[in-house]
Amino acid sequence: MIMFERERDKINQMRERDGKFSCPQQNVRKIHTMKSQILKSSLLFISAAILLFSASCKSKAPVASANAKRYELKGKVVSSDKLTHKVTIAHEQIEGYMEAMTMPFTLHDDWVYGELTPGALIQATLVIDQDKTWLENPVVTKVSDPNLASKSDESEAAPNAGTAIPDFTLVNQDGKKISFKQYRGQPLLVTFIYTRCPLPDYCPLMSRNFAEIGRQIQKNPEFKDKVRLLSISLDPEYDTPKVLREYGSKYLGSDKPDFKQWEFASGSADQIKNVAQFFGLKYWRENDQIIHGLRTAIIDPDGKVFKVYRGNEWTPDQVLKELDEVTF
Ligand SMILES: [Cu+2]
Repeated sequence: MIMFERERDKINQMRERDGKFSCPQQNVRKIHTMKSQILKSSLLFISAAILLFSASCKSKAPVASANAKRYELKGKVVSSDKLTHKVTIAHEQIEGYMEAMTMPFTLHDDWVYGELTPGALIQATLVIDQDKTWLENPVVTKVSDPNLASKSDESEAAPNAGTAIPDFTLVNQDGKKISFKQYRGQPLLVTFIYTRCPLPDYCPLMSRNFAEIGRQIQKNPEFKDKVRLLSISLDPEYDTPKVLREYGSKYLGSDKPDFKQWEFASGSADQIKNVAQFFGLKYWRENDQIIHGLRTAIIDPDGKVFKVYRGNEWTPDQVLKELDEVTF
């Protein structure tokens, strides 16, 4: 670990000395292998640093506001998905912020994904900025752990547009059995969440977006009473109908929440797994956490997949536009 710091310091010093290394994204990064003796060869080291700085300028990371908080994070890569810019990390305790746990993080730097094999060690800065979180300045040490390899591939395909959705059955927030067939004739927007999700830009964001879509639909006579929303829990053991009802009420923001338009589903572990699998969503339990990807899908009135969003970058406006196309 001391090696990392030494390298960082060295790059920092170099950057200060030489203005041409400065980059608007200010990121200092170094991929590092323990075997590497590059440090000893200053010439090689400088050329590696130039390469890294040019790579860092291409980062799509958001610009943090002045109120952003930063924490140092250290951990082991469990899985990664370059397409959605997510890396799941089993991290050590983050001083002053959270306990040691395994959870997904957003990492925008494309170049680093080649290094994020399961078991690799990662150090990075966790940025918390209002309702967004992401990692910056990743430093990766490659160590492969074959035991984790099977869990690593989150990038498998979602169902193609036009695929008919099987008639899955689940249980809603009122403890009533629901089946996908009953939504025929109406467009259905589906997403996956779990109520204890600690990441503001994961499940809470999905639910905020759904709440916003719900409000917009109510205002629009073309959509009103036509479009249905369904949030499926990935943690059915904890997220019983009662828990989901409370959770949903919070987002529906009313004393007498009306779940006619937006329902929340639990079910048996197998029922949930079947639906998640259909959408190409991987998830598993790690203590009290559910490690999961994201899938949000529009199902057309014929019960066929119209569109699947894989990450958290979609907006309520985008979805409303797509819904417009499938609403009669
Ligand atoms: Cu979540």
